Amino acid sequence: MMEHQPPTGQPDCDVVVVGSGFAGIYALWQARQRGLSVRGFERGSDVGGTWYWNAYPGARCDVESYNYAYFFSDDIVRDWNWSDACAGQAEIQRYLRFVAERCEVVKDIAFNTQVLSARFEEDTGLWSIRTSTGETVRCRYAVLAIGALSDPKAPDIPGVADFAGEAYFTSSWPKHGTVDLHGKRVGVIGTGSSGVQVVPEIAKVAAEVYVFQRTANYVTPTRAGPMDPKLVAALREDPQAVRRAFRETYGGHVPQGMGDERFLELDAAGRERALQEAWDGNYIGLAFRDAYLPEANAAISDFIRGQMQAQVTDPWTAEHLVPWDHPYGGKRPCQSDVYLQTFNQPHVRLIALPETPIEQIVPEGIRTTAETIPLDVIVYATGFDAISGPVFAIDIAGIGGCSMKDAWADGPANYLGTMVHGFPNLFLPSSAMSPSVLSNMATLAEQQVDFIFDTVGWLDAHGRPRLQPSPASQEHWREETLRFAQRRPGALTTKSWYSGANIPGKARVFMVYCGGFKRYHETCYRELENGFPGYELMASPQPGRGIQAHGG
Ligand code: NA7
Repeated sequence: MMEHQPPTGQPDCDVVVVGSGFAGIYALWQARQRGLSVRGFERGSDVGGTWYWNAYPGARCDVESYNYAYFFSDDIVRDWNWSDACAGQAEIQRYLRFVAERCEVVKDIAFNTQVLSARFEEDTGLWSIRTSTGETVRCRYAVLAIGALSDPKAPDIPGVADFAGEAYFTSSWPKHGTVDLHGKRVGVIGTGSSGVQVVPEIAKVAAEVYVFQRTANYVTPTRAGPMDPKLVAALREDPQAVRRAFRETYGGHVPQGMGDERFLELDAAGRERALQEAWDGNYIGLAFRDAYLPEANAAISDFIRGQMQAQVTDPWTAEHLVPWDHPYGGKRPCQSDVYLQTFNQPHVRLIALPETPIEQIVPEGIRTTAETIPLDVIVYATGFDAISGPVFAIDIAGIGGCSMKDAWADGPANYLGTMVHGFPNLFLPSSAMSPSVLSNMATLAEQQVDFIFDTVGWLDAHGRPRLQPSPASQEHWREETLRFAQRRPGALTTKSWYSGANIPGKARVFMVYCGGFKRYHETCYRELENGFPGYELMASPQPGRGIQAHGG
């Protein structure tokens, strides 16, 4: 254990990276590549981030393995074989371990170590990082690669602690098959992606399954299945061309299918035909080239509702499994080939909470306004305090001791999704106001880490000043984020974790930049190419002089 040293102006290392998911592993590698000394901290016992923690049965990526992977290394693209076009959790976690080993960054990571606080020292210009193992490390640059969905939401239901049976969270599912649900009565609370994926797996073994649904979600088929050798060969031929091409797209990936006609140019029969083709081709969300228009989105939403209902035998259940309250894409849609059909099994029952809300969790099970349902196990698939939650889980203090919680009291504010005014040389990949969860997170991780380390390289080449965005840039970015959210059907009218609406009392700010990956990428690099006009550069501290701020 290292005792905290008095400020000397000397860092323990150049960079600290917190987290070892997609962004963290790549950040460690980038630091090493650039000759920087680096320390990594990870609260889990292995790498993987999201794919380490969410080890529940059925967990699977809904972005195809052709896209949801690193492309920075030709060797990695060529040497790793995905077994499925939408890989499952265990395989993605193995992949991340493979990459971390190949990049030789595992040795840089302290596992089972949570970062508790990060404090900016104004006299030295360093960040002081304190960990759960009592260590304090001082660095010049801090990269919090802590993910957007890594802080589980505490269940806001009375009586949670009273339940006498077993309880599990999908977001921290016990590993190595230690959970045995055979013959048990299981209640699942939550029907987002996690609930939709775990319910069919539980139904395979449990005696009775009760699904407590507050809001129904869109469920369309997955694109899981065997990899296409031709597509794999194409990726391997020139991975760097693929990498560049991803950054030219809206979503940071090349969709496997999309309609080539415009909704507004088709008559009713043409629209119906295009929708059916899109459903059959498994690209219903992109059935039209102008699928983002409200009228096109409404047609897509209605079409999916009809397809969903057709898969469920019982009319009441079918009606209630369909989302009538929000348009497709208003909140994160789910994918499953088996979820809806699971409700056709006699031992699986839907509990529609808007009609019969949960009153309380009691020792023997769950009591709704209509009945008490006896249970042996409760599974919480109740989601996350998304995007700002993981940031608030660390006690972060910037210039003047200002805490991030105060800086973000009215919701996250930053510039280009990575840096916050008042917190110089602190970088937040995968966080608020970036394309994050509305893009391919693997592509985003590489892009943001590249941008961060290109920024670090620029700073090192310019006398190592402290860099922070200007308040005006943050305001501009807030307006940009809102402007693009207004164009996305349902984004501002649907209660979702995109805007903090799933957490009682959380500030309501739409936290995802919907301007598209290409525009985002170009805006980032325009800053760098022009010497950071949207930022403030502060000279390195000198003895007897304060830090002086000036425009970039
Ligand atoms: P989500 O998508 O936030 O889903 C959480 C679910 O839990 C959702 O159906 C919630 O209903 C439900 N929930 C939360 N609290 C309660 C209470 N108190 N009572 C009843 N139901 C509740 O999280 P996931 O883990 O499924 O998915 C997260 C992301 O991972 C996903 O979007 C993909 O990007 C991958 P609500 O909708 O709030 O009415």
